[in-house]
Amino acid sequence: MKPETPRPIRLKDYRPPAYLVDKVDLDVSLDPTCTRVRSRLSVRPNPAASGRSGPLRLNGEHLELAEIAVNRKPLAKKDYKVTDVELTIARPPAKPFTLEIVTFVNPEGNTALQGIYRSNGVYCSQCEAEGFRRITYFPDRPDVLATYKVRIEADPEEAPVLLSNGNPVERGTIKGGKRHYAVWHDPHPKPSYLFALVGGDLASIASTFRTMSGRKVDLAIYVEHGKEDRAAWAMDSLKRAMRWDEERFGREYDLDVFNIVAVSDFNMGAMENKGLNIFNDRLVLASPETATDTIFEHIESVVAHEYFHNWTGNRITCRDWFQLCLKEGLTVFRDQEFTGDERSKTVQRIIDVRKLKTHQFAEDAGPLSHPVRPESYIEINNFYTATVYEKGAEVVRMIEKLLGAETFRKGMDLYFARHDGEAATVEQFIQCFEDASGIDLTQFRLWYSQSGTPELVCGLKYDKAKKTAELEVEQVLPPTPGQPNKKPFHIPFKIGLLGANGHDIDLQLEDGEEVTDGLLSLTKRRQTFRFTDVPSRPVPSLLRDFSAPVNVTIDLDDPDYELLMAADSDLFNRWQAAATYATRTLVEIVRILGSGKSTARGQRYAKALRAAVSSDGLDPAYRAELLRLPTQADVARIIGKNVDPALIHRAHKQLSRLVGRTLGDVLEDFYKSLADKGTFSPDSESAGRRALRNSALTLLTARGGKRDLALLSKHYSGATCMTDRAHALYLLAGIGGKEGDRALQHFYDQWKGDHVVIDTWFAAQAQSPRASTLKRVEDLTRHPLFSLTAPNKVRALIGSFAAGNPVQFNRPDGKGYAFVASQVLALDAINPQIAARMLGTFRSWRALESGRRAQARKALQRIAKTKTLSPDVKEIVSKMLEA
Ligand code: 0A1
Ligand code: ZN
Repeated sequence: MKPETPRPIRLKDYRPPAYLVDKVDLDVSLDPTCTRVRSRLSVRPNPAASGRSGPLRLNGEHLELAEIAVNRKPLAKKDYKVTDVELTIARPPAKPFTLEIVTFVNPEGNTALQGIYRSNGVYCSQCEAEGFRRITYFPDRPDVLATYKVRIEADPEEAPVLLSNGNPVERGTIKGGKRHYAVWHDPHPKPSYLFALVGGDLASIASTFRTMSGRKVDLAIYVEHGKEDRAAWAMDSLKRAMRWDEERFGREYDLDVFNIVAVSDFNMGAMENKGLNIFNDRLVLASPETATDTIFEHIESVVAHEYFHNWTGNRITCRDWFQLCLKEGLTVFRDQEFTGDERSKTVQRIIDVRKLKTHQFAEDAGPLSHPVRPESYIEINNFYTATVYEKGAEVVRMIEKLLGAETFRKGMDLYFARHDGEAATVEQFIQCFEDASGIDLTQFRLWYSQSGTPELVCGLKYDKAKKTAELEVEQVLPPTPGQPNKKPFHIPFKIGLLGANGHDIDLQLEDGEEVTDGLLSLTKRRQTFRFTDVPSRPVPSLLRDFSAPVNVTIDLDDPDYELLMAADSDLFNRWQAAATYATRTLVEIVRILGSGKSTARGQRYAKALRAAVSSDGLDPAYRAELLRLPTQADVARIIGKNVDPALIHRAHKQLSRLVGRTLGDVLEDFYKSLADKGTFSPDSESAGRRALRNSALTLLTARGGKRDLALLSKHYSGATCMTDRAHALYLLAGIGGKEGDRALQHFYDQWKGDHVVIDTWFAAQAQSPRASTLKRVEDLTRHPLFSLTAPNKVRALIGSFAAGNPVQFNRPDGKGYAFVASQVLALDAINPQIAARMLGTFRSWRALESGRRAQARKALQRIAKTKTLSPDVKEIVSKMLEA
């Protein structure tokens, strides 16, 4: 923990580094508690830095300094100064010099999981964003690019496998076989955050890939012994991703080897270290018995994401951490495109938009709202957010929409050609698209600096006599922290107008201009588009394909939604209409229940859903999405203030039951006809069938009848894959009773020996809306398989409770908040990054009704008052409590 009060880092204070490092020679001797790191750096003053070079400042934290020498001459104590966070050499040579430093670190004691640590006995590293400074003293910033040569030494029994970035150079045995070593060389200059090493007793699977220019690349995935079979899907995904990047973006891999290592303790999902990706093992290991289709899909997209970083992130990296979206938004965009091409474009879009709204829209509506490119931070780890990642991807997608796919690709090619090997900025990225297209993106740049979700308030007027339709659009830009007033955005707004028969009407603007692909360009606060030759009152289909990350409001009637659900030619919007219709029905039910009355509302929506889901020609995966009702969190977000999660829960249950009843025969038919025949396959078609069957089951069991419960129990016990089993487990745990207990016990007995699968058992209990859940979750924190030092366990139990159980986390007595606050405080002493993430689950607290709001505030204030907070938690809690 850094003792002094941390000061914010600001984008406007960016200065080029005073010194550059061209070469890094590392020699790491692994030991559980006393790992020695010998570093030799080739340093030179940066010609691009202003004025004299002055002192050399190196970042370093949690290090024990043993030796330091400049040009082979040890430095005297007076020649340098060491604090908790840096080492300064006041007068380094004015010409290029070598700097040698020896430090010691303690992997075993490293519970923050940054720098070098041990996970399940395996030595591994995590350097993004600022972990390298926990390995050695270094200018630990992304604009210092160096080539690395790394020698790793270890006990051959403890760590027979020794890996680092780049290509393998040499290996051998020393000290009569007591130690062995491996040398790796990475010829591509990289920032320190992409450094990685691994040492451990691991099994592996291997394969090869032939690149488009004919080079052979050796691929390997390292996992725990005995889990080799479970790495096959990740390997398959990797090869498909490598091919896709060649075909779609012309990007070829650039080393002789590509290694992936799965470790069990990891703060995030995975990390794109050059040539040596390190993964959270839950995103590598999958077999039909152990992983759900969602996990298979997740593995495919994260393997692709990390691989795609090789070009967007590694070869072109970020100048500073404010540019994080430059690599993350762009790489998420690329992995979404990949999944869309591999699976279904429409279903992928639905899944991505759902995720964006759940996480990013909620973030943007609360105290943690920040621009895609933030202007200041205290702890950069707090900015690996849905806004930087998911909204960052939407911003790239909007550029593609505005330019068209072909010109967008030209802009990407230009970006790769112009900035390969550099640490770039968002401005430079945008410039490439302006240069490739001739389109002025000045106003568009606001998407990077203005936070908050724009709302497009729309109105449609039809003139029967003139046969014209007028679409009025107003950009309403809500104030966000630090940004009370905003300028209008440049927004690609894709629309259609449906005639009475449900067909698209040709879009013809008043001035004779034809609208290609339904794409309107919004640039002003208020704009009116007048369409001519409109034969009858049209129903607008707005924001097709979700062409911009905005909310749309328009006054439509129930029959309008029914038409859109039945006939919109844009399948994304057909789904969107169903989701909006369901949400507004739920909001209405909540309002009525809140006034103490009862209601049977929802019939119309249920009938429309029945028709929509029964339409011809739809994929099972798409039908499954139609049947997935908006979540309680979605409803809370739309209600926006004075939220009562208990009422929303009741309304949700009630509508689910109604839908289950109204669609009963259709759902039963899906359930019966779609059962898996033959052997399991993770492909998207088979997964789609399982998804539809499970969506149907959810609604059938919502009816709550005896037969339904029996069907659910049978679904659990007869499951032949984890997709079905886990789905039934979540439902059963939610219902409780004998059946629920029996399933949980069975699942526990079967999987208690598997640290990945057992997380489903923790999560299913944590998400149960039953009143006894908090007590159960508290007990589970003392379960022998639970540990606060394992981020996956924390996410499965505490994260699932706080983020996946709105009704119990938001108990009116405040005990849910108090529990999570205590866990945050306990975690903060172990792993501040994870503690700060858990604290983030309070992000919507201000939208709660007053009683719960007061309880949540109390919990947050207790955290804020604690003296020994990490900068991570301190930054989040102060933002949460800021007026
Ligand atoms: N760059 C990674 C995410 C990542 C960020 C920070 C980490 O530190 C613990 C780890 C991973 C990605 O986008 O996948
Ligand atoms: Zn990434």
